[in-house]
Amino acid sequence: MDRRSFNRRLLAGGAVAATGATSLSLASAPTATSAPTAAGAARTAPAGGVVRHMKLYAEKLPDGQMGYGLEKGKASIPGPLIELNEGDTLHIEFENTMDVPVSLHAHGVDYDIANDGTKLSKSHVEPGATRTYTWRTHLPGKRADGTWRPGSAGYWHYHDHVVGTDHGTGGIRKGLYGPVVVRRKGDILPDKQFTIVFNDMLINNKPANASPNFQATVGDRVEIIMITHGEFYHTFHMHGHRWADNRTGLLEGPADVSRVIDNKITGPADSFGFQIIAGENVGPGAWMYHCHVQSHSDMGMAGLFLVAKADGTIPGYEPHHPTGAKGAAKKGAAEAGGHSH
Ligand SMILES: [Cu+2]
Repeated sequence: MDRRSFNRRLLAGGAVAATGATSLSLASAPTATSAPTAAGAARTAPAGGVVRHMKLYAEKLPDGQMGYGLEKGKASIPGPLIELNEGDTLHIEFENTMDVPVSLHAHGVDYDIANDGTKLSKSHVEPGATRTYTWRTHLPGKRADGTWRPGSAGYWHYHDHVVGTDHGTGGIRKGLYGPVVVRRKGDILPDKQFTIVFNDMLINNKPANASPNFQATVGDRVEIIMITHGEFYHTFHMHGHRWADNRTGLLEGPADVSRVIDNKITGPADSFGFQIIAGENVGPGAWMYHCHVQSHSDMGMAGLFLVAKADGTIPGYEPHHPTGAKGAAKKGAAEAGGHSH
């Protein structure tokens, strides 16, 4: 492999602990990173089966919103990215630092009724209290009756189910949501990950004129995790980049019949994800991503996927260009929703 990709692999293994980034990249711990099979080959996910532990806090943010965080005072919207491999079990010690009850309810993973994160099942957390939620995942396989049982792998998410109403409507509106990725052994691992949440008419709860921008370098393998919340349907569109409409967002070969798309309809509590090679076939630039419901994009549901050249410059991009799609490159990868490895 070349020096650059080698350095990137080192970063991929070590940056979480070093930076305290808002990402629990469980799958990317140094010991979990499989060796590349050839120069330049993509890294792949290892087998699961590991029992993991993490701490998670629910907090009120200074601006009145609410968020989940890995440390006190570090909550973000969206919350931390939680990554698992099929077969893993995760115990989450969850502390409510707020003055209202809150919970943690997951999509996609396995949890028993005592870990549902609802008031109905008395699995919420009172102000100042702590409890442990347990999520499990499983491999695909054949049931005794011969039918196929799907594995847990997928792009999923978690959210509050208590604040405001028994459905967490107030908590979700204020920012209590985050991404979950469960991988299958052999799944391709990305260089960079960004979470984009369409929540009512906002992206990641940012003001309409300040939707988040995300930055990568040409050639980076970028994973987008896309979640929708709120009252409306949206269509997620990216300029210049396409993906496969399947579990991983990647084609497995020339015989893979998955449809290749650059626009996908999405409604409340939907989630999907995909990987793209930044600038592949199209080069660097300030590529828009936006909701393609026209009135929604006109009202500000639009941001930028900034693809820089290796020297860090973005041709034709003026950070203060008056398109309404604001944004300086400084926001780029450090933006909430960006998960650095
Ligand atoms: Cu929309």
